[in-house]
Amino acid sequence: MEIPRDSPIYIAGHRGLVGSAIWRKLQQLGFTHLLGRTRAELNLLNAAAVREFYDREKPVYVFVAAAKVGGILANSQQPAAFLYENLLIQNNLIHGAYEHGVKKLLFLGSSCIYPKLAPQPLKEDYMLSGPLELTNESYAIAKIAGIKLCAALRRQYGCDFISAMPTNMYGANDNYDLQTSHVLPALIRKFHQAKAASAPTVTCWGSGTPLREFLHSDDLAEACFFLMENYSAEQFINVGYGSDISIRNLAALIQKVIGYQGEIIWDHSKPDGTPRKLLDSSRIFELGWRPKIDLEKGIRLAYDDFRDHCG
Ligand code: GFB
Repeated sequence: MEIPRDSPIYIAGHRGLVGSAIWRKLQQLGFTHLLGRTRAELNLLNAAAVREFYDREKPVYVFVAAAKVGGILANSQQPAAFLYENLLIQNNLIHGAYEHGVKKLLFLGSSCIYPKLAPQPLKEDYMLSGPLELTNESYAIAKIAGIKLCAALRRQYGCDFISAMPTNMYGANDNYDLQTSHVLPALIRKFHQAKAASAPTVTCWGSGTPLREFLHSDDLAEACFFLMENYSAEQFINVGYGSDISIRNLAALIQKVIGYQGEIIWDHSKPDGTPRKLLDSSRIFELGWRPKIDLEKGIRLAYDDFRDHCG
């Protein structure tokens, strides 16, 4: 189904890593009626405010890319905020979309919805087959609730609401705060600063042995648009890169791209998190979407963005 280019489309979270990539993608494709609201303009924790926004703007398509997000430390230190705020934000957006007759909605989850020790690569039907990783249990429970709400609204009322499960993301407009960010932007900042200061060492967290899969946000944005036009089912769908890398090798790659000559020290007092998180993305690959940005090129793009905004 081709989406008319003048359709009102709301991108919740349009200033964030994923939302801003979806916004850029839709602009490139010639969409003329994009709706975005900053946190100051619309408080997504407030159901009445979200309802009023839907009433006034009448979006026909909605991308739910708004969430309270963070890396392993932020997730483990603020479990209440990650659970409560994400449940409120997604309930307001998803149930509000149902109440206002939104034609199609895409909800973005996370690969942390899978059990900590699930077989790899992670197939969609492994969700709820075992205990979650404790460092991000709250975030995962909220995301599972969002997936289930979309599925339930489809089953009970016929809403065309779908969910996509992206793997670990990076790209333009990432969070580079060392306390709350994910590993890839954190290491860009650490190596950049160490190079500038000619520091002899950089400290990375954990053991370096966990394996993670990384997808550039521009690739995810293409996948989201592809799914909005081509996918309609209760079953959520994985969106990954297709291969993973150890944190140790990721650090070496970022070190190379940035050109830092010093030594890496591993801080074992920091958590490793789940040992491996590689999605089985064969369902979306078979439908015809593929990522285009390899990890080294993606790190170079992200580093350019970092230097433009924070460097
Ligand atoms: O990206 P990250 O914070 O989150 O950490 P998760 C991935 C791995 O990188 C962990 C290690 O093993 C970290 O210990 N690491 C090494 C670092 N150095 C650093 C550093 O300087 N900063 C950070 N942040 N990590 C998140 C979840 O899990 O993934 C979220 O907490 C979400 O809920 C997200 O699902 C995609 O991959 O472990």
